[in-house]
Amino acid sequence: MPTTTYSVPNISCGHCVHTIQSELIELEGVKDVRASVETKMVVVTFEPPADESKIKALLAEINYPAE
Ligand SMILES: [Cu+2]
Repeated sequence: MPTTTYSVPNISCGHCVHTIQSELIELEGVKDVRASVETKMVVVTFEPPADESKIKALLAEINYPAE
């Protein structure tokens, strides 16, 4: 199953981590989401119908755009 790491500079606190994880896990096909304040990275494990463009679009939509 693909795992992709995204750099998300807007992550600034635990609330950001919670928002990102709870929103992304709702995307159909997303199996696991790990966001980190320390690294400002989001690691997403997914299968179809989720794909990289849908994940990036959702991150942008919730104001945590990936670089
Ligand atoms: Cu925050």
